[in-house]
Amino acid sequence: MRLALINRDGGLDFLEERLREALPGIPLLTWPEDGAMDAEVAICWDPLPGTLRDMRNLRLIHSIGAGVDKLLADPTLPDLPVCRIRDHDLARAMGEYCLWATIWFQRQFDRIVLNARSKIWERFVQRPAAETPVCVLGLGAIGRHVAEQLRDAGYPVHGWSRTARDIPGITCHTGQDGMHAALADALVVICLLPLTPETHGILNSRLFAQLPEGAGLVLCSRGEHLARDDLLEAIRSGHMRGAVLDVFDREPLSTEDPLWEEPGVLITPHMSALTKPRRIAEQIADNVRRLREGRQLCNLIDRSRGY
Ligand code: NDP
Ligand code: OXD
Repeated sequence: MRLALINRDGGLDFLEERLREALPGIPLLTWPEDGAMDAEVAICWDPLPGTLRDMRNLRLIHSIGAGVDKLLADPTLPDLPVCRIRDHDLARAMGEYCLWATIWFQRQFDRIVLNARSKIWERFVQRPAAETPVCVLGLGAIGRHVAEQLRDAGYPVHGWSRTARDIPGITCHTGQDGMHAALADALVVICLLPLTPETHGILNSRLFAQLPEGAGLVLCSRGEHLARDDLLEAIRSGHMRGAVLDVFDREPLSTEDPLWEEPGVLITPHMSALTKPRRIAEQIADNVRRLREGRQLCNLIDRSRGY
């Protein structure tokens, strides 16, 4: 068995040492070095389309992240098992970020920080958590945890997923009508959907129009979920309060990008939740052992659903 780290821009060396520790004696190569294309396991983030198709010994494709959208975007991706990372600490970190971003809007820190730069002393009416409904789009490994963390902090939480969910203390919805109900009174909407053909561009003017005036957007999933011009229009017209954006269709966000300076928009550098390299390596190593021993793989994605 041989493994290969494959990313179009390299940069996966942070995993090397941990993978060698977790799988002693198993050869680990880094694409495009000699021999990498003969590996049986491809450990990837964003491989160049066509690369995995040309790996004739390949048996398993493993994402180093929770999302697999970059892998599935390759139309030549071979019909092999695709696994991803699912990590409680990652979900907890996302919960912290989303709680912070919710408080950012609820307690009006967006205005307070702006005012502080101009030495303006102004106090705003405080809206309690219990009167600040939040909508979480996506109730999977991460979204469900985020919804529960917000519920536990006292926010009324609506969640939206593809199939029906039943989560204590959270009002769960599905379908288009369900989305309307989930958004109708949400003062903060948090996107934690996977990127699929169905969810591409889902954060658009049609969705924003269903929010009450003054709502804020928190985008932690993928940049491609957002119709950016629609967001700018919703903010500039005053319909929406602003947005906290962690992900972008091109990363890093260019220094020239006007979003950096858009009033009401706060940029963070795809850091809402990071997995520890040790945890990634342990999960990949576990699946490599399962593959070798012919056992069921963990955290397999369903290619027909796209996540
Ligand atoms: P999961 O696959 O566990 O959950 C996805 C959720 O989205 C499920 O509840 C699913 O519904 C729902 N969903 C999928 N498609 C639709 C649809 N068409 N309509 C309604 N609901 C839908 O994903 P995770 O929670 O693990 O991760 C979510 C995303 O977060 C990742 O794909 C990744 O893009 C992003 N992410 C970002 C990070 C960052 O640092 N910014 C870090 C980690 C992840 P159902 O429950 O019915 O299946
Ligand atoms: C992931 C991410 O998908 O960090 O894990 O975006």
